Amino acid sequence: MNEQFRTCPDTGLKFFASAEALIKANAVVAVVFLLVGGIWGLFVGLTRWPAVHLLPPDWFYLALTAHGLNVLIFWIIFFEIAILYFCSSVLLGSRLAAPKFAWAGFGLMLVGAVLNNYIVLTGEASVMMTSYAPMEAHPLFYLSLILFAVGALIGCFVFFGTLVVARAERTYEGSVSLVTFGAITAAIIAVFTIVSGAIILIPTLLWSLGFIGEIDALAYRLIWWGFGHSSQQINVSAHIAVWYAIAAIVFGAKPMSEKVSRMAFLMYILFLQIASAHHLLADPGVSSEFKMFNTSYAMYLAVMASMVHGLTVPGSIEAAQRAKGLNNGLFEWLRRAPWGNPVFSGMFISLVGFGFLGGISGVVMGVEQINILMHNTLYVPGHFHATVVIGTTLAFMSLTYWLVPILFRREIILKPLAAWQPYLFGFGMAGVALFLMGAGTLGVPRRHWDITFSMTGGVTHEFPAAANTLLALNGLSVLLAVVGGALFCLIIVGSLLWGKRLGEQQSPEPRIAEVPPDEAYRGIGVGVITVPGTLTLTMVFFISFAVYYFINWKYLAETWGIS
Ligand code: HEM
Ligand SMILES: [Cu+2]
Repeated sequence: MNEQFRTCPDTGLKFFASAEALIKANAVVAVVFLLVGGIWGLFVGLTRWPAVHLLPPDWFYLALTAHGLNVLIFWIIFFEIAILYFCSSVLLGSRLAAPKFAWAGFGLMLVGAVLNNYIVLTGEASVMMTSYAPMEAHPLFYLSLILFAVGALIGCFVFFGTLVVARAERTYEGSVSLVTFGAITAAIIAVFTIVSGAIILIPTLLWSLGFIGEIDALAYRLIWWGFGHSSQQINVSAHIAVWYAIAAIVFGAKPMSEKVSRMAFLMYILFLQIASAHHLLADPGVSSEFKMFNTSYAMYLAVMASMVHGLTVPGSIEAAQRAKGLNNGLFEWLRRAPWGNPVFSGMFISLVGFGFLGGISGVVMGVEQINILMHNTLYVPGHFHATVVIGTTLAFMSLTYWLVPILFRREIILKPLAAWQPYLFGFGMAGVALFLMGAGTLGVPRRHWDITFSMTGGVTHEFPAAANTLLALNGLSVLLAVVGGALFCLIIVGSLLWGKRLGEQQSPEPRIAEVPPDEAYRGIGVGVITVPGTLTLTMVFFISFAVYYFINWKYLAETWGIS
């Protein structure tokens, strides 16, 4: 009961010893896996650059498998566990429930992740992240993922337990903050996700051991995507919680409407899982009714939730900035935002990139009819690098810049470089996303070692010459993104090792912005509109969306002539 805690001199937050140690351990391990996965990403990108074509085929598929798992599973989920403990123990000022279990979960995750890297490196598990049966990997591959998932599940339960403890011990008043609410959303979806993962991976493990005769390929995909898609929704909920947190930290912004934002989080829980069907749009054996209902109708309810967050987060920032006096014109609030502070710039690039590149391409791809244009092409990784990399990864990076001084009491090193890092990574990745989508639009397949089809024994197909150019441009963007990613790992690990120690006195510069008083909000905006800048951006968004949507139907219409 009387666990040790320290009160952060800069933020007033309470750090209980066990929660603090677990947050640190999970976050540090996460960054290490990001580094490992990023290096594999470099190899993959250089291989897909026709003029470089770095790796031979066996190594390409090995690298692609290792890349996907290390970044999308290990980096993201370790970091999310850190976020869950932060949003429960630290934000609610409560001790962590069952720290021993939390460490056991961490141990399982670590063993799973290391074992997975080992077995992938042996070359006996180059089945890529989705590991579609009947492609078969070494049993240790499935076992390692199951261990990792069980560990993560324990982490979720410790999170829920901590909410219960905080409530029982009355460590906070009223209801939990929106950020914690977002984390709760993420954790609820995580439980569903991990259970789906177990339902599919356990029989697959038994099959690879020879105890089960076969795994139905369609059933595998159906259930696997219950896991694969939902896990992306954990990421989205978590990174949106991070956006809200950063808006509060950097600007003292408060949500425009708590109720609306909470409803939007709730809509994720209600509607996101059914969007899993967008991964089956080209599958035979799944009915059109099923596909269309889940993707072209129900999915939009989840998309709407994301658009609500995409509107209220910048809206709350705009309102707070205006309340502080930056009330001129449409965009003074944005122009005079702290663009040199990576906590803000990373978060804002994450928001815009996620919305414009990830969101628009996702909805377009999620329509059954136009999906066929880009199904299984490079468009797909183009889309999800905008969501999981610009969206989630960059948001987590931004938060890390804030967490290092607060949590580790170390100053960030190489500050001028840190100010550039989100731009290098964000714009590099925007290039990756756009050029991959471009190549995909020309029909270049994803997960393909060689678009000239050498070694296929007679397959001939010529892609438009522009495909080569797009892949070369992608290669250059990969280099830029890798420099940005490596810089992040260097700055963070370097700060932990060599950053100036801050001790327990208050830092000279404030690490959390003051909240403008309610009166300051009176009369802000232009005319009767309080956040005209955000509304303008929203209109630009909708117009881009509509135009791009139309263009794709036009492409589709041109595929088959009628006469
Ligand atoms: C410097 C960073 C990165 C670079 C250069 C990079 C590049 C690439 C490239 C070129 C592909 C291959 C597309 C194909 O041939 O199908 C790929 C696949 C992929 N990337 Fe990345 N990426 C990076 C970071 C990330 C991050 C941070 C994530 C997740 C958070 C991620 C998730 C994935 C996934 C899941 C795949 C698909 C693997 C598969 O098809 O099984 N990437 N990446
Ligand atoms: Cu999905």
